[in-house]
Amino acid sequence: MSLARLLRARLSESQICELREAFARIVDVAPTFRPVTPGGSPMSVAITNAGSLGWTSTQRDGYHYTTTHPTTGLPWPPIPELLRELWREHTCATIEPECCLVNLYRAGSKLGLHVDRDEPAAADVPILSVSIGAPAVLRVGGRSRKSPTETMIVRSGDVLVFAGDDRHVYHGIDRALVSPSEPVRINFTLRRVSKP
Ligand code: MD6
Ligand code: FE
Repeated sequence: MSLARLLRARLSESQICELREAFARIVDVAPTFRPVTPGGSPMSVAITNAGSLGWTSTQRDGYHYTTTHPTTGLPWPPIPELLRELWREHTCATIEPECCLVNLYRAGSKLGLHVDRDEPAAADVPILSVSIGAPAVLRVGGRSRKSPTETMIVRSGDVLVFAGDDRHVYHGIDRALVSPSEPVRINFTLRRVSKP
């Protein structure tokens, strides 16, 4: 992963606070839930979404996008304006993001090595990832599952852009480094899903 794609400490403390408040507003309307993988096990990460489309998974339908929350049946809330601004600045100003996946990590949560490939109609549009709260161990590999991987610590206020060749690399979260003062990690991942 090229370091140019990792924008360290991109957010100020006040922007991090703004995102904590935005998270609280999102979960008010769209509570977090633990999707079930196609294999039948609940993910250890709790998720919710903002935007016109939300990513989810069920054993029956596998990984997919929906316009509504699985239990409330309500549309997902809007993507926070600060995240939209970061998208315009660091990805593409002319294409709107449709999905803001919100991942919530507590002690013991992890996300296995994967490629974001549930957006075939927008596979060339970059992905923007913004993290706040506890740091986490991010594992990044290459375009093949067998490519060697390396780890790096992603901290509160860091922004990652997966663009070009990096859009399709394997990545995952080995663990969140939670502590009594930072008991959770929140990650916002913005994506385009339908053809731009
Ligand atoms: C996370 N992020 O940081 C999980 N995917 O909690 C991702 O899975 C991810 O950070 C695509 C692009 C950037 C990411
Ligand atoms: Fe991902």
